[in-house]
Parts: sequence; C-alpha cells; structure tokens
Amino acid sequence: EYVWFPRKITDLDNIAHRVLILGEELDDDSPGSNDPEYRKRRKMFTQVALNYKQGTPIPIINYLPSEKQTWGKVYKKLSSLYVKYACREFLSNFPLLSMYCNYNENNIPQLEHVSAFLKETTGFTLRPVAGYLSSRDFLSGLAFRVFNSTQYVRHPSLPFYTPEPDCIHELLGHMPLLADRNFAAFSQEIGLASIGASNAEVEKLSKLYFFTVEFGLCRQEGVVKAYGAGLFSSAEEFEHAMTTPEKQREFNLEQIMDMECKVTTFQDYYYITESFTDAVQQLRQYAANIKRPFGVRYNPYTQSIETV
Ligand code: H2B
Ligand code: FE
Repeated sequence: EYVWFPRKITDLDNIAHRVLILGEELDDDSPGSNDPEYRKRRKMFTQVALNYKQGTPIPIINYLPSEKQTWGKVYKKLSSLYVKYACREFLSNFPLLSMYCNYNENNIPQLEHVSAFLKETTGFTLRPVAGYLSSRDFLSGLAFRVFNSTQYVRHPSLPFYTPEPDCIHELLGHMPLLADRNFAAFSQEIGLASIGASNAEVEKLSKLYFFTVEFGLCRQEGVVKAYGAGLFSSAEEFEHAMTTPEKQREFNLEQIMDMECKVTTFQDYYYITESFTDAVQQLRQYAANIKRPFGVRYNPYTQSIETV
C-alpha cells in the first residue's frame, strides 16, 4: 500500500487545505455556531491559512477587543497554575516568550513573532492552519519541524472551553515546550515515524502524541510535573490531573496505544515519563518496528525527507 507524504517542505502547502473541521462550518453544538459575526471572523482566519505559502511571513492579525479579553481571562487563570505544576522546561521558556514574543495578559502574541523565536531556539517554525488536520497530515509537518498552528480565538461565550484547537491552546500550551531542544527532537521523531506508515500505525502514533505532547506528565526531583499542552491550556483539567494521584500512571507505551483520547471530558489516566530523552528512546524502539518499505530521514540542508 502506497501512502502519499510530503517530501519537500513546500509540499506542506498541499496539506493545508485538507482541514477536517473548517472555521466557518462549525458544528451545530460548537460554541459560536449561532453567531454570524463569529463565523465571519473565522472565515477571515480560514482565508489567511489557505492562502499561506511555506516560507513567507505569517500575516499579523489585528485581534479584536473581545478576543484579547478571552485571551486575558485564560492567561490570568492559568498563570498561577504554571508556577505550581509546570515542568522546569516550561518555566524557563515562558519568560523568554514574554521577553521576545510579547506574551502578556493584554496581548495575543503573533504567530510570526513566535515562529521567528522558535526558529532561533530549536529550528521549529509555525504555519497558520484553518482548523483540525488529520493525524497523518498534522504529524507529517512535525517531521520537518513545522508546527501547524491555528490563529483564531475560541468563542467568547465559553472562555475556558474549546472542543477544537485555537491559538490560546497553541500559544500557551505548545509553544513553551517547542522551544526546548529535547522536546523538539521528540516531536520531530514522532513526525518522522508517521511518514509512509499505515493508517493503523499513524493511529497509534497519534495516541502516543496525545498522551505525551498533549497530556503528558514527568517526574522532576521526585515531584510529578506537567508538560502536556492540553493541560497548560485548560485550567480545570490541569488542576484535576495534578491533584488526583490515582489517575497518574507510569508511562507504558503498550497501554497508551489502547487508550481512548477524550476531547470533551477529562482523560482516564495521565502518564508519567522520566524525561523527554527517555520518551524519545522508547519511541525510537517502537518506530523501529513500524513496517515500511524504506527508511526515513530528514535532510535539514535541503529541508526534505529522504527515503533510504
Ligand atoms: N490539527 C491541528 N490543527 N492542531 C492540532 O493540534 C492537531 C491537529 N493535533 N490534528 C493532532 C491532530 C493530534 O491530536 C494527533 C497527531 O492526532
Ligand atoms: Fe494541541
């Protein structure tokens, strides 16, 4: 079975329009679906994402007062939790994002500025995306150290809940860790493992992604800390995961592959790894068993995936 995958970084332009949930076509039960102004606004973000070409600057958004207010509410609520529960990598990178990318309660950082910052720290860059991508498409971007990031803000009626990723989730949840070397390497490795893999294997990798990158915990100086973006961007689940020890389990690849990913409720369990390098090792062992007719590696000079 042959599966298409991007070979050059510019091939990522071809997956950008394969969004599963488009902004202006919000589900009936999604917050904002009955708000014509919001849908119009989302259409603008969709256009920006669809028109984007790899390697060009990401358009600067003039965020509305209502969007800034939503950002501010979430930012304020989460800030107190970071100090208590975030891993050291998050805590050392967050002040850098404030300094270089203007992260603060009153300002929604621009993807363009964050992308430039990440490029200098770990070689990751961002590209704007119109909504939720398939696991395969999303993971294939990571193989190039490219993170597909939404740019719109969730509906103001429910500032602490969103069923789909929005820029508050990306900026607060994902960006601080993408500025960490080991975490960046781990992200790219999951991406490379997905290239040319079967649907069943991509499904497994997406579970691994979910229970590490989105909801992962780690142990630092004997204390359980968080590194998952889904936790960093949701105060309720964050507090719940950190204060409910019976829901914390040691990282176990096999078990994770059989777990269900919950989007609208809390997870059943949260998995603890010792470190990102440890997680990379386990992932490598797993990826070595993925059957595909070729080996895969990334050539950073040509920004392309080579099969050998
Ligand atoms: N698409 C977008 N736009 N953002 C994400 O964070 C995301 C995605 N996560 N598609 C992916 C799926 C992830 O949950 C795994 C790899 O399935
Ligand atoms: Fe995410």
